[in-house]
Amino acid sequence: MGKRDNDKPDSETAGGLSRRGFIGASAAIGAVGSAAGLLGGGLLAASSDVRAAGQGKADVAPGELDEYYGFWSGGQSGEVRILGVPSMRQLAAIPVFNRDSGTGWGQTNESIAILGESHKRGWQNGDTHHVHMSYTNGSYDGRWLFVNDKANSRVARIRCDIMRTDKITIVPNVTSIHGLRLQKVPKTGYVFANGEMIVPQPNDGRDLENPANYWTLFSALDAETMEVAWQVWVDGNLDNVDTDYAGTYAFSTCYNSERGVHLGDMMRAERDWVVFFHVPRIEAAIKAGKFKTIGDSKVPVLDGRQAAGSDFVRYVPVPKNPHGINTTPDGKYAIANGKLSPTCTIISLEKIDHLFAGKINEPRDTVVAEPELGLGPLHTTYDGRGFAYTSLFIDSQVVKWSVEEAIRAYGGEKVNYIHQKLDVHYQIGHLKASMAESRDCDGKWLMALSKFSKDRFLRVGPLHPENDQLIDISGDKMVLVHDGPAIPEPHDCIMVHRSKVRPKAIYTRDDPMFAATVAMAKADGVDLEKDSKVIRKGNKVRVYMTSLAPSFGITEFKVKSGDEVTVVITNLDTVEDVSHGFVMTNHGVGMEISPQQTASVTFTAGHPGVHWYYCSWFCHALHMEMSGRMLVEA
Ligand code: RUQ
Ligand code: CUA
Ligand code: CA
Repeated sequence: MGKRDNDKPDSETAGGLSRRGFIGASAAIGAVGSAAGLLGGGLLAASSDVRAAGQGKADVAPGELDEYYGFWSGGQSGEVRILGVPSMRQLAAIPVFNRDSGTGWGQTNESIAILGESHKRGWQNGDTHHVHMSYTNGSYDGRWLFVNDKANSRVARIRCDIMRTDKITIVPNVTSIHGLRLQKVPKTGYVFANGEMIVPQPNDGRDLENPANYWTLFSALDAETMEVAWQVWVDGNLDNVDTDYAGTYAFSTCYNSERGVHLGDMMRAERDWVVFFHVPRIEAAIKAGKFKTIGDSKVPVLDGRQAAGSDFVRYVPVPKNPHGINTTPDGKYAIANGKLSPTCTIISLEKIDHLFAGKINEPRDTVVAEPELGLGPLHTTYDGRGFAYTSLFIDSQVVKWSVEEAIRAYGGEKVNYIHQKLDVHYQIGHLKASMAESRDCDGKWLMALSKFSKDRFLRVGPLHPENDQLIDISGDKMVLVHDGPAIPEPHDCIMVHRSKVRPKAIYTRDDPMFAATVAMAKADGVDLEKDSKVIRKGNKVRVYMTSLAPSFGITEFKVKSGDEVTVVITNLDTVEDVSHGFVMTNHGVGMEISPQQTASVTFTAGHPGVHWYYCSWFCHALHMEMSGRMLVEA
């Protein structure tokens, strides 16, 4: 096995810093508050027998298909990615908030219509963290994926039949949508979205220097319309969120109960909290008209701050700057991950019922255990056999532990609830088991999404890939089987059994994605299935053409310099996988047209002269010849 830097053992060198030294260094940065000084333990590099045990387990032979679809958020790329699991082969990138050169996302008229206000504002970046699939009765149902944008406070929906984004909503009154989860039962009616940063309300220039008047809101979007149905004004801030399996609660971690605006302020309290939202009571309060609106937004906002004494929000204190929150697949517990505390907090959802019913008065009495797990617990996932797997950022480990044993230990019984700690490489953030976060949690694979890869791959310059590590959790012991480099930075992923996802092989002609373009053609008297024609209205020129391998329906059209040209292409091919592309050379214009799809792009005709367009998808033996000329007159 090749090692970097003259084949020194990998424990000795990682860019001039030993692995142990590196972990220590980042711990010194990360281990603030109560975690400081508790370093060490579990820093061994993967031993050779661990490597041997994992060898070949993730092999999927050429021509064989993966068992799971993996949906990865694309982080700073603003996209969502599809990987096959366990092979870790990357299958697709779904453009969402980003501009995509290949498909023309962000440039085609169809995508511009979906980007809407985001396009008008010229936003081309995104920061996707959490991608989740819609549910019916707690099981993944293959309808949609939803993903947040932390950068520009948005939520997007992706249609799973074509794996394309079809709705994007800018959430009002909040800054930075971070946590995002879905209602699981009876089906995904709501998409819950956490506003992370606190800002003045409304954020219109008032209270600039008065952080005491900065606030954030919890938002619920209607999954069908993608409109914001309601918001709840809260104390503190909001980080991650999850929901139960009864359709009653959503619950969010808060790391900034202090409502500080500087790092030091945000770490002052030993405990922050988990905020529990009682959804039916919120709906009732909205119905009863107990809401107000903020600024220009028409979204109904309820006051869920502690001082308001509402019956629909409760705050359960947990240590310290908690991060992830994850419901056990049996629906019994919500587990908050301590981050700056070496603990997770297990909250009984039955006791939350009692808290809301007034049978429990002290919110902390809903806590049934607070197991100590290691340094920097960020997220927890489950195998459906009673075990939890928690990522330890500072320790660079996954800890496997038993939820029921931790509860018994909290009750005073002498039981070691920790079953294994496995080194991961390095500084793990999210982790996710196959089918976890659904009722069908199957305990086969665990993905450990590490934030640093350091020495695990060939160096590619200062910006390293992340390292998504595949771990076999089907047996008693976790076994690391694969290192998967990832373009930064997939925060999170889900793994969905392939039986739950049924994408189309080709478009149907009535697809809503291009319905507006079809309607435009109809109004122009164009039959997209056979016509290729040029229609001029003043300086606006519409060029309708078909594509059928290996030719465009129009190979020559004439316009004037400065004309607004709209090229509409209908791909008549019905053969799976025969996509065409359209690139207008030297105009910054390119898009893809899948079989039976109609796509269009609008641009300004450039300088007088001959401008070739060509098919940019290798579609046929005569693909190179699939081209045409735009003749631009002065
Ligand atoms: S967060 S590393 Cu943006 Cu999901 Cu936890
Ligand atoms: Cu059509 Cu290449
Ligand atoms: Ca805090």
